[in-house]
Amino acid sequence: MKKALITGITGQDGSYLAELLLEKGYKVYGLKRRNSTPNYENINHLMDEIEIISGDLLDLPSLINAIKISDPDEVYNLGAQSFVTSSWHQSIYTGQATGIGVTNMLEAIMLTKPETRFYQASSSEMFGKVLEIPQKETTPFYPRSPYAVAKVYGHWITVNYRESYNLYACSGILFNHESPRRGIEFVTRKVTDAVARIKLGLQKELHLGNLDAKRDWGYAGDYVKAMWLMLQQPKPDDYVIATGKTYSVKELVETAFEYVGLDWKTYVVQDSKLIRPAEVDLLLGSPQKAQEKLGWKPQVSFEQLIHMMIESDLKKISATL
Ligand code: NAP
Ligand code: F7E
Repeated sequence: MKKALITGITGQDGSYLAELLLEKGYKVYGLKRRNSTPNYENINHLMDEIEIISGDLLDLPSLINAIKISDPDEVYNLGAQSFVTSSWHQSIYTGQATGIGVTNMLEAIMLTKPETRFYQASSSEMFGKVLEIPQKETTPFYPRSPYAVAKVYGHWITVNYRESYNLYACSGILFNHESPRRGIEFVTRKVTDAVARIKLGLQKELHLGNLDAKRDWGYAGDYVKAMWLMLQQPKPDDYVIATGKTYSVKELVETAFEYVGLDWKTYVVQDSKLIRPAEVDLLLGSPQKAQEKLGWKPQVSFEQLIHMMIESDLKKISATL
């Protein structure tokens, strides 16, 4: 039986990846830091099947301990301070958790079980003020937030440990991916939650920032399959994971309101407080290498994704009424 350790198991991707690995017959361990209010919402349904190990990406001994307990064949490093806006408010912490945390995990592997295969959750945010359209594995980075700068560090330290120590380490440069388990602060979920509340008569307005920003949005359930595929190849490498289509925040809003038969212009208020100090205007990824080398293709379209999220939010909110 293969064993995997997932950091960030309580997050959106951690929960989908745990489901996928369990389906494939893995023994799954999840690293979980202590929170004053426990947040097991995404993994409650898996708690009988997975083993939780206490630890924090900032605490090297806890990572060494996690490797010793889990004795993993594969480590998926999904833990991070992942919200771009918060990275301006907590820039040092973001650098530590999202950047240095990667080195901590790599060191824990080097010190304890260097034959472990390692996956790093890199991000399309590294392309920032894009230098090429579409963005691919060879496109230079131009990060536009403390989060993105930390991810660039995490990306290169992963490449560096692969080249320095011959570690089997891969970096997946994933474009935005969403689901009903997406954190409420991210724009897709903020919109689908608000649309459901407005439809149910519980909310009147939706405040948003930049409506012109464009993103390449896919479904998290599809993207975790690419993470697993990367660690099954004969040689470690880095891959862009994207749909190859881009939509503006305005198109997202139109799609979402239209689904419930409402006109978005009646409800959306543009709020300057939600504009970022530096914006990433356009992300559009090329999944060509992932298609050719991993045989990976996204299955869920943008419209299907937004409809799935609205249905889930309508159900969740209705259940509380
Ligand atoms: P998420 O829902 O925000 O989950 C982040 C996870 O990291 C949570 O489980 C969180 O635990 C954990 N974490 C935070 N700080 C930690 C620390 N110091 N030590 C240990 N764990 C810590 O993020 P996601 O959307 O699933 O994304 C997964 C990873 O992919 C992240 O690294 C993210 O930056 C990256 N990424 C995401 C996307 C995307 O579109 N979703 C795209 C590219 C890359 P708590 O529950 O304790 O907070
Ligand atoms: O913003 C605009 C905002 O916060 C998307 C993370 O998973 O994906 C995510 O980062 C766009 C931006 O995601 C609001 O200005 C307008 O242009 O949903 P988001 P993100 O910043 O792209 C990448 C790939 C990651 O790696 C990150 O971890 O939407 N926008 N109005 C808004 N965004 C938010 N959150 N809230 C608004 O009200």
